[in-house]
Amino acid sequence: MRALAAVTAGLLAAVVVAVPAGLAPLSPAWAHAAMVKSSPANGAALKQAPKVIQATFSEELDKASVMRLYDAHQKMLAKGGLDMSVAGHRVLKIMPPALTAGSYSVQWVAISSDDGAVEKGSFKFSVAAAAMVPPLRLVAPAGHAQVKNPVAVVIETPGDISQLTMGRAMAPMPGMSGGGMSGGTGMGPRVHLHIVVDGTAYMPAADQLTKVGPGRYQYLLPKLAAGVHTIKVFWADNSTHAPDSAVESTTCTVTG
Ligand SMILES: [Cu+2]
Repeated sequence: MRALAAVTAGLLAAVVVAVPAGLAPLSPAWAHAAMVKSSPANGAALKQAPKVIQATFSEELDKASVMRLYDAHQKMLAKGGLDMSVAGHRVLKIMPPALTAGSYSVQWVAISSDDGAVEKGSFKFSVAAAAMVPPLRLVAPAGHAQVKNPVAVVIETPGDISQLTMGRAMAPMPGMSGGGMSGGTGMGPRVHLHIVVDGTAYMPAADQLTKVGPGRYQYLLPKLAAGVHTIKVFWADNSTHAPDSAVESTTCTVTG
């Protein structure tokens, strides 16, 4: 996607005059603005939807330069332009809306400030479904805490816990293989809460969690042997039971 520069004879003459005599031929000073880098990078597969989209160019751009964000159906979602806050005026910026999982393309029209040469191009990126799961934090037990049975695991999430848990009938699953599980196909949530203690995964149903504060939920573990235990929490994929989010981890000591 290239556009020819509209270089007038007059401008070209001015540039030629500006080149000091005696130097070897240089690359033309009126070279088109080329995209140097972008954020997200071209082809990036993101876990989190980007808060800002930027493209940096090789030379100063005119204010008429534009950049547009499209979804996979070529629907324009947002439009942006020159980021005047960046010195040198080489950055085009879009503040996108909250993006759901999917593929996106960004098309830019860069107009050089010195000669009005127009250059066009595009880059694309995708947002993975994992970006759609809400944050999950392991609040308790605190790291290196000394705790007694029954050990209370407290998680914090702004998400709707009833949509983020398995059904009541789901039994604790030994190990992490997930073999033989029916998964959460059909109408169930796409991910579910995993609380993993020393490699044994618990998938509590919503009614097995006690609300203990705003967005905070407690789950009481079965009796643990005295000693050190590692507890992990994450959102697990309903079909694979593998983590579909960051894994929060803590180590505590059960004293009895
Ligand atoms: Cu699971």
